[in-house]
Amino acid sequence: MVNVVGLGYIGLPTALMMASHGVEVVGTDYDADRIARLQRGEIVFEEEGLADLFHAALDSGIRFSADYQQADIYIVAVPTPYDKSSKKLDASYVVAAVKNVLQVAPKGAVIVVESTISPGTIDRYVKPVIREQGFELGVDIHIAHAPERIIPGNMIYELKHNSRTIGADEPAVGERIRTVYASFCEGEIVLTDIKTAEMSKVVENTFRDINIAFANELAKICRSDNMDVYEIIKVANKHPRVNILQPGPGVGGHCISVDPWFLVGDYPGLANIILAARKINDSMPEFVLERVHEIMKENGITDLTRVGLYGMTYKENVDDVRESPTLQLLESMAKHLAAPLPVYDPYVKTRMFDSQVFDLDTFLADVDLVIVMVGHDEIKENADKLQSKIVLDTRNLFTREQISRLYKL
Ligand code: SAJ
Repeated sequence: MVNVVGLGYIGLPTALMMASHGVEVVGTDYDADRIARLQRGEIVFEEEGLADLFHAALDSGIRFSADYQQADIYIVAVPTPYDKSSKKLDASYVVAAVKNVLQVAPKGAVIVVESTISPGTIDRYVKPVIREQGFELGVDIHIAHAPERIIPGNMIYELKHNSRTIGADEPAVGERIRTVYASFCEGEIVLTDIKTAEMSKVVENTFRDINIAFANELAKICRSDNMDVYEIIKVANKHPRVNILQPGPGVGGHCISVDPWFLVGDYPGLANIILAARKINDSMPEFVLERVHEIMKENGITDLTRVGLYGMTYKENVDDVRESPTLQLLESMAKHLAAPLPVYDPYVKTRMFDSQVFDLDTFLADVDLVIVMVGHDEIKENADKLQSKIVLDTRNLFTREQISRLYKL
């Protein structure tokens, strides 16, 4: 039996996928309310295909419990934030989950950490906890690291089709864990050691962060000298070995905007491009704000409250607002403004700001300048409603034919 610990964006789809492919699974979370909702059959976040998968898993007998279970395998998928001052990984959630697991784990159980962790985390934080509790590693308890790679917005497809990495320092444990993931994973499953698995996951997200930073830096250069960054990227990408990503209002989410910091924190003085990329991406909300001031001046708008933010999530077609560029922008504006700007996102149904609006027409009625922050399909489809507005399109969704008073980054 597999006990999946942490039923968030990663743990829940993984638990459902395993259960619907014949693995006996119990899902556990410290959030009793989340467990109660799952037990009632309520899906706890929006994701393409998740509801169907949930039903399939329920039909296959998945159970949810606030209590840790006696299981052969534990899959730990809990948050791994970074400490904002040291930039190092905060392993406290992983350590707490492992401690709880150890209270019930039978002899020979394997603890698989799925959460993204910096290289050496299992050696530095997890193994000592296991030893301190009196367990002999490799005899009483085994450990593996199986970092996930799924992209929000296409999680269910990617869970099934992406290649996976399994890091285990005992080859037989790697093989054992491979068979569990092979129940549903059709991609290649690569076995390696724990530290390589830890590092390769962080490297993958850092690679993307650096590439987005390059696109964002190009946007700033092109803006300063009146060039069209999107056209330039399109032309350059015709080269067979060039593939530049898209500039945007910043990098959000719990992965790409977080993981590179682990390397900056652990390897100070060595992680130089990585640090520069983080700074460029973090500067983008301020850059959007500069563009807003330029556009306001050009159009004679003096009242910032007539400026609205369309989109709050960290990227298109998801309901996740963690570290989102819109929140970063509102945070930096809070220093200058008495009240935050009107803000609307079709995916965000709970109130986070007083100035938040829950209906597009009401939102548009009160603003002259709309800053499009996210590329939701629903926003793309609303070009006609934006036609009469001045629009700063930070995601390159629209053309001048669709919106005449259109501005880009
Ligand atoms: N973004 C841009 N320009 C781009 C691409 C993305 O500005 O060209 C922005 C997005 O709008 C968003 C942020 O970057 O704010 C991150 O979004 P993303 O779609 O690049 O990635 P995530 O954070 O949703 O998921 C990443 C993925 N990692 C990689 O692609 C290397 C995913 O495969 C990982 O599983 C996930 O992190 C994770 O959990 O680590």
